[in-house]
Amino acid sequence: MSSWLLSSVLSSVPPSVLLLCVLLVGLILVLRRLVPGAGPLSSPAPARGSIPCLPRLPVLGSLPWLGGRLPPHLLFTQLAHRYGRLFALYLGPHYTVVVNDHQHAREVLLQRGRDFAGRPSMVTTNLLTRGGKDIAFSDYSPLWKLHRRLVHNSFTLFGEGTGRLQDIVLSVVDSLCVELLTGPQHRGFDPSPAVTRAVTNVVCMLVFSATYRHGDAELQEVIRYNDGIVQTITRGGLVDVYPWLQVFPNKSLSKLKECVTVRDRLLTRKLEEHKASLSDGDPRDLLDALLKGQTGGQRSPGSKEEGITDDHVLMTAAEAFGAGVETTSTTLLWILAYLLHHPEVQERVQKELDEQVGGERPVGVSDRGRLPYLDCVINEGMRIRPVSPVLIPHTAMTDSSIGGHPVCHGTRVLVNLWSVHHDPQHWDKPDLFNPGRFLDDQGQRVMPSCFLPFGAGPRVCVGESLARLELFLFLSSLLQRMSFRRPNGAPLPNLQGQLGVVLQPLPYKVVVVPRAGWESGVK
Ligand code: STR
Repeated sequence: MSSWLLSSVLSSVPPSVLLLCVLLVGLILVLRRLVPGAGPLSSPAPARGSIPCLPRLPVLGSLPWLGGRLPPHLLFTQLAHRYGRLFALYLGPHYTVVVNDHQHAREVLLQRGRDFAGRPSMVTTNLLTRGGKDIAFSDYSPLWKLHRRLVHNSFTLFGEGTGRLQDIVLSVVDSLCVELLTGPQHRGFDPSPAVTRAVTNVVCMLVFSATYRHGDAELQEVIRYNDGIVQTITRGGLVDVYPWLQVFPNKSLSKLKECVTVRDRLLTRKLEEHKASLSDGDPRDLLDALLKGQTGGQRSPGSKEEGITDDHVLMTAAEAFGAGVETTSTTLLWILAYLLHHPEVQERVQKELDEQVGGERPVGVSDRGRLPYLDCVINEGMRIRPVSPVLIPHTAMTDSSIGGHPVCHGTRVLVNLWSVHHDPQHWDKPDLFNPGRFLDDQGQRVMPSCFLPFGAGPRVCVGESLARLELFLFLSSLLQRMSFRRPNGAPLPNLQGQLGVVLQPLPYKVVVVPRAGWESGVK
């Protein structure tokens, strides 16, 4: 369970369910005495010499000690003050180690990355991914590695050096700019719908070459089901701790199934269309690249393994979608929110743009090297408000160790990226938005080792370079053409954030002022 799933476990456990749990504790304890060999109550027990652990009750685990007020990343940061930066707890029956500092995070993700590259099986994500036929949530296996390599290679066909992503973003940015510049400027407006629509459009083009006009019915459908998945998955977390809760009617879970069905119907149609029109030439989009790679003969003769099936292709497309839209649009909205708080940062980015690119031509990938400060602004946005403040859970695939403490096979490990990114020992004034911290004395970019916005190691985000490029292209084009301001008399954006499927800013309003020569948004 990722932060979003965790938060729903912590904050929205209905009293009736808690009561039910307590009754079940008794029942299970009785049954365990009566039925010989009735499975272990809790998955792998902590090894001896082990990590400080929160108290726990049978079945409920440490949940009663977690309170219900704080989102997981803040709760864990607080618990780390009490129990130490490496501590453990029981999420229901699951023994879970929580890592809060960058040395241990790097050990789990990088040095012992292979040991901890597993993923737990969860009800909601299994529903979302047809039982783990995706990249993010699927457990580690040779097939997963093959699948991931295929996705990675397919992504490189569209990323840096190909100009494809640049063409797509630049075509979408034009209409985004027009839309923003025609918003109700005197009262201000929420930039979120326009930004999300633009990012969705980019992903649609990348994945299946669909180009949508404003208000297109299919685009609306995509946005609607995606929204449905986001809303319901955030509420469905309890079944991930107690899968047996599935036997009870669960509104969120049924709505999730409904949205997944709509999603799969649309994507299956796209897949069939692509199969029918697949040619020997260059792949047109991600679906083409995956289909070509799928038949690329990875299946070794005589092996029983099924290889990369149509289901895998479908789930990859679906995930590219969910991951590509939620994360990128949220990061953009965080950065805009911080720019309203720090007009001096916005001015410095624009000065850099004016000096290095000017206002006559669009900013392109090749300008990236000349715009270090903009890169720092993007990094600082991802540091101070990581979209995934607790990374997707890892599991130990063998007996291993963290910080010298033994950790058993099957243990779940949560990396609290939030506390890594806000550690006062490594970041000066961690709560201050200061892009300059990513520049050294000579004005060169630096990448501190405690900056891990995409995770690291075998499970590092497969879309990292695509994401960075997209953020760069969106922000550079927007800030070249317009300035973002707070509407007169409106409050500055709230920077606390709310945890949905990712950590999002609360809605806020902006006013957009065109820069010289860009009054109509396009040239
Ligand atoms: C968002 C909603 C959706 O339609 C599909 C997905 C699947 C991939 C998820 C994505 C979600 C939320 C953000 C995730 C992403 C995989 C990696 C990314 C969790 C649930 C992060 O780790 C931030």
